[in-house]
Amino acid sequence: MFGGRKDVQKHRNETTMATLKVLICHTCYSSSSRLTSPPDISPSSTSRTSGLIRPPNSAIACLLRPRAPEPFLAPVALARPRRRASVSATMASGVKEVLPPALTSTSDPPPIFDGTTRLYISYTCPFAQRVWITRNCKGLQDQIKLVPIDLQNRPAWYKEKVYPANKVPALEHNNKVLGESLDLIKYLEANFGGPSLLPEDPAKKEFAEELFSYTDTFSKSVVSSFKGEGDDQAAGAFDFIEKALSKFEDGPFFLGQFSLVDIAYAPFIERFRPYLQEVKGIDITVGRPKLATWIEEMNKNEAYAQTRQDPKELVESYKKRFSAQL
Ligand SMILES: N[C@@H](CCC(=O)N[C@@H](CS)C(=O)NCC(=O)O)C(=O)O
Repeated sequence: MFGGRKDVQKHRNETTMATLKVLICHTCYSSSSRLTSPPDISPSSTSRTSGLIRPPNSAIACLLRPRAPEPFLAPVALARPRRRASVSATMASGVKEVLPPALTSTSDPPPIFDGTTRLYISYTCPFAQRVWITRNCKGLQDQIKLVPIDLQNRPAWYKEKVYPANKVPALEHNNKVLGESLDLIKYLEANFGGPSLLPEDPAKKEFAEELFSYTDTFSKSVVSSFKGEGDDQAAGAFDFIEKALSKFEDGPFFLGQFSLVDIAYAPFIERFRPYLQEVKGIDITVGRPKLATWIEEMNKNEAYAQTRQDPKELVESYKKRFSAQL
């Protein structure tokens, strides 16, 4: 049962560094396939490899303008007024960004610290996906260049010159490189324009922090069931989510309206749901109507959809990873 702050504090305390290490391994995928559900509006010269849309010569295509002025730009509204985000606000552009190929050990580094803001991600990393979704939802495609890294064959310069922790996500901004996905989504919220993704209401703000704190415990609980350690913890984690989604009634999201909290959980639920369905025959939405609605609403968000992976690929990847442990 979801029991409020005390439970969250308890969960927070239980989350050890060792746990975090496990999560790093168990929630990331080696597959690079992407979900291509948003309308494919790339030019005919755009090539596709494994479902990933690649630019022919770093140009991008969009519905509204055939060619963007900068290689990595997606033509979304520039200086949007500060406002609360609704799902419609985050899916309004109708634009699909052409994603650059992941950089490998043989790729040259970008011109680091040249004033460009860069978001280093892996297309398969759920932590990086949080920041990518936030960038998209805030319409910052023009301002933050995506730099995907192939973690399996990563360039040495990434650790040496960009981010000594050698992890994704990392954000290069104002001559600094910052890491940690939850810090980064808050950083984007605090330092960039676009729709506001955190409420002003103090009660909602407080609940947001509780839910951010629970994210690692949530993932650990679900992943433990993948490793054959019993399904109870996972069921408890999803019950926690169901209860959390019931707290505010002014919308279907964790804080009522769409926020960074939804973004923090989405990449993980995106991965856990199809795997549990396929491998264990567990439908996490049965008996959890709020969660069912949340998933439905999240799936309407185009900014998020552009970051999603093919669920079949996700399942296959998790099967390889966890089958030996079941
Ligand atoms: N706590 C970090 C976790 C980031 C993380 O573990 N990323 C993984 C990929 S999903 C990574 O880069 N791992 C380094 C490696 O694979 O060597 C965050 O929230 O940003």
